[in-house]
Amino acid sequence: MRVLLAHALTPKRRRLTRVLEASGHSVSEVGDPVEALERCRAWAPDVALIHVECCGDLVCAIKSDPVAYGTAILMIERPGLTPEQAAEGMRSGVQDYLVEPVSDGEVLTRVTAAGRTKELQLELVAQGARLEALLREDALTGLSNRRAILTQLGGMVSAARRHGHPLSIAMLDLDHFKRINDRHGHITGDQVLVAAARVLGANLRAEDQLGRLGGEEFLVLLPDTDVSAAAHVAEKLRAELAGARTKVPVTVSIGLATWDGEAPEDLLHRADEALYAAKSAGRDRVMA
Ligand code: GH3
Ligand code: MG
Ligand code: MG
Ligand code: MG
Repeated sequence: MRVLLAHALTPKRRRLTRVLEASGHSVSEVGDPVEALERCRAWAPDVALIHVECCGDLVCAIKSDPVAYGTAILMIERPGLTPEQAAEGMRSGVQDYLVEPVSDGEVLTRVTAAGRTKELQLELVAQGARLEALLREDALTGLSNRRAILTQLGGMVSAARRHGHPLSIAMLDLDHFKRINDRHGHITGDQVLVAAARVLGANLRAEDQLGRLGGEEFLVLLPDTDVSAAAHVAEKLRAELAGARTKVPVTVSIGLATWDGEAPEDLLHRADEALYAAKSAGRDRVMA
């Protein structure tokens, strides 16, 4: 574990360093709070073992620092620390206290425990982030799922409103997909869906967003894209998919809508109507 040791008294600092290093920890020593914060930022220690006389505003500084905040803080106090003072310190971010005189064994135990707690916290945060990512992801295609792409649509409409930039959307629905499932089986249907998602994604810019609305329906968000540019993109998507060598040939119908100041739901509704018109007109085409 990486341990930062902030202690103003050199002999005591040396002794603690020897004890910690003997147990395999790597230790970095500092003699004042300013240096301590700098070292926390640069070195990201697991644990900061801070003597109260070397503390200053260090706890607050570490806990409010965007880089250093993850470091667990262990405070070495003079005898006479009251439970109230300890509770106050713990509220401000101190993880645990050691009260002088401290034995070597106690230092080791507490440092190890503090480091383990910090590791667990980081694991939980990482796990939370992974879960959040899963909540946004469509399990089959790996694209944004319905919830995520609709959230992105809301954000893009707000941005378009704020900056006065154009925004277009394309709603896509694979043609006669039920037939593909019926003739080739659901597993092949799934493979075609994955392949179609890949073809669509490969033909969009980085700032465009592609999501699966559900079933064989997709939504493409095209920021900074006006009607004619959107028609060009949509026609390219249609042609690429029609020409793609998927396991089973598949075509797509596309409904386009360009934002005209309305709410996201109304924009979606217009794209949906255009899609319906494309289906009625014979499929494998783009309508606005
Ligand atoms: P249209 O050209 O009018 O869109 O015809 P369609 O058959 O594609 O339209 P419809 O909406 O009637 O049927 C969509 C079909 O897509 C129904 C279902 O069998 C299939 N489907 C929906 N989700 C999935 C999926 O996750 N995997 C597979 N393999 N098929 C799916
Ligand atoms: Mg459909
Ligand atoms: Mg349908
Ligand atoms: Mg369909």
